[in-house]
Amino acid sequence: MQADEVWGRRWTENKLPMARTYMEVASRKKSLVCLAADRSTMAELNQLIDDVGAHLAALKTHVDLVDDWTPEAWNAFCTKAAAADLLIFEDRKFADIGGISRKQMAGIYDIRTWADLVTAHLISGPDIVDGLQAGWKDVGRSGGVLLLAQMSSRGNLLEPKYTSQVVELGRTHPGVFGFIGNGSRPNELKLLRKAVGDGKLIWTPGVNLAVGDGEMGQRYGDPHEAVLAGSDCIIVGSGIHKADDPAVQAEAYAKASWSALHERNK
Ligand code: S5P
Repeated sequence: MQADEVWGRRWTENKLPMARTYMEVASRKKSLVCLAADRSTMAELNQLIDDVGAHLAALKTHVDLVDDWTPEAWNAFCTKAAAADLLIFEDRKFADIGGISRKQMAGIYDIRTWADLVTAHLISGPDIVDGLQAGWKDVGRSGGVLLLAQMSSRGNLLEPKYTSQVVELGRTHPGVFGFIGNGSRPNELKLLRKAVGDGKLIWTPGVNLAVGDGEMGQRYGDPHEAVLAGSDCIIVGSGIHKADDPAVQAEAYAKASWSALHERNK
């Protein structure tokens, strides 16, 4: 099935090239799953691609938590991810002013050269999006910024008024790929989708086939419900990488997300 048929208005309303790229990858892989690859060695990260890469559309990394990081090993990992048809999403949660964020896309990790997507808080104002996009432009690449509109963790300070302001600024900004919403609360997610409209994507962490409370204040909701409520990608971490059989679990998340997307379109 072609991406435009599967994604409907999300496809026609979204003009950012990286958003279209994601929708194409997800359609090819029949999966709306982004694995939160929270692993601290290169060997474990590479193993995840081997074990579950076939069931994912994207890999979410935290490059600064890898103990044995080297530029060569990271390059090889990115090449492996591309061969498995995976987008790379560096969850850096940038928050500084535009000019500094642009420089932070370079530096030792040189995120601009390998990340397709990055996260940012809008706390410093909208110039952060221009700064990050300038970072990609500096190396002749383009990417997408996901703004944190909500968070899944207990006691977070992203209150409804703040969420509305992030959505208001982000929904018309051409460099914004979409928003991070909270996958653990479908009702709140529905409201977020209403405010965002069809022009931007919503990706949701806080999703697990076993709903309830996770470690250290994390909360979980059901993947199928999250997609029905308006999520375009479920970000799953421990639900896959801590499972006894990660491949079986990854496939279950892929199927739940893909069937929910079809159900949503009916
Ligand atoms: O609100 C948020 C935003 C993010 S990006 N809550 C989150 O948990 N995340 C990320 O999603 C977090 O950094 C982690 O990598 C992942 C969730 O992992 P899990 O093991 O709880 O599924």
